[in-house]
Amino acid sequence: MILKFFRRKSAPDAQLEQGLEKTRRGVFLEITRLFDRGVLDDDLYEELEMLLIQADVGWDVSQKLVAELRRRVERDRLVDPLAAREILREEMIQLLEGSMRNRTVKILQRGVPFVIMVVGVNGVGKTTSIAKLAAYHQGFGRSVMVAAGDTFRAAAIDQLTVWGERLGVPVIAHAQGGDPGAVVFDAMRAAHARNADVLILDTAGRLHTKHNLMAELGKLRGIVQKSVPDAPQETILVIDATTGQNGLVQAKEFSASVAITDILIAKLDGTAKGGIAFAVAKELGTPISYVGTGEKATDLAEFRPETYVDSLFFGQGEGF
Ligand SMILES: Nc1nc2c(ncn2[C@@H]2O[C@H](COP(=O)(O)OP(=O)(O)OP(=O)(O)O)[C@@H](O)[C@H]2O)c(=O)[nH]1
Ligand SMILES: [Mg+2]
Repeated sequence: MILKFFRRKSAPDAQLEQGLEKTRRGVFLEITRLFDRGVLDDDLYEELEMLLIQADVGWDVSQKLVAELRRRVERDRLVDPLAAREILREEMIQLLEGSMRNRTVKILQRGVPFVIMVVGVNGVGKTTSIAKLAAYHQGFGRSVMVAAGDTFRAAAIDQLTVWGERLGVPVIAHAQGGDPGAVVFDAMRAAHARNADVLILDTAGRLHTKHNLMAELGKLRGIVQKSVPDAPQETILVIDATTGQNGLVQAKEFSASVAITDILIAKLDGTAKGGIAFAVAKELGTPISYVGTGEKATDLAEFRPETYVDSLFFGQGEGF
């Protein structure tokens, strides 16, 4: 059994492993078996490419990964499948790290709210992810506030209020149908008045094809910047892992309208399409900072390329 020999190098992250369980069982176990067959031939490369596409790594990116693997195997005249798998691991990590280099350095300053604006298509997991991000920052001892910038649906305001009560986080909200700009304006003022370290802004789900709604995000940004010029320090685009390549299309469209600084891939636990991270990293170059791995406030993992790749190959307690 190959797992005896192929060792895990990064420290395991239980959250991430839970989130990638379906992708690992669905596809990466098959990839492990491929290399376990013992020969590096055309069939292996072909099947590997198919499996990567199945995990939603994307046609283009899968092809590039396999071509690079093949090039290195042939260049170094490798015959050991384990060595080849090690190269695949390296290539996958490198691909993800490419986009991580575009991460902006974020500094939390005392007395200046660190503003996080969360955007994305309807139902991708924005509000739930906000609860997770609130809990994440609370974990560092930061005071957090959230604002219900989604005034479109009454349920959206209630949903955020419930999370706020659960987490002990103040929620700034207006009545349904109100102006999201006014909510953001009030939230900025409240964050200053209460000395909040972090303010997270929820926004209504919007289709990337609706230009007026996309322009509204720019306006909300402007309101934030009147109060803190270099805010929002983080503009997070949430994409739903279960939608696979469609998430990539959304990400491209959103990036064209608003300056996205970070990506959060939600619902990773609900899909075997965990390969979408590779497509996003390669095609967009925007750093993936977080992944959502369930419906609870604690179901959030920081994205680390090495841990991510190792969690695709190894389940809990494996690889040591
Ligand atoms: N399994 C799983 N479910 C999630 C995750 N994140 C969100 N959800 C679920 O996805 C559904 C939609 O989540 P919301 O947070 O309401 O999504 P939204 O983007 O705010 O939706 P709109 O405001 O309507 O645009 C809810 O049932 C969440 O519990 C996740 O990481 N894993
Ligand atoms: Mg919402």
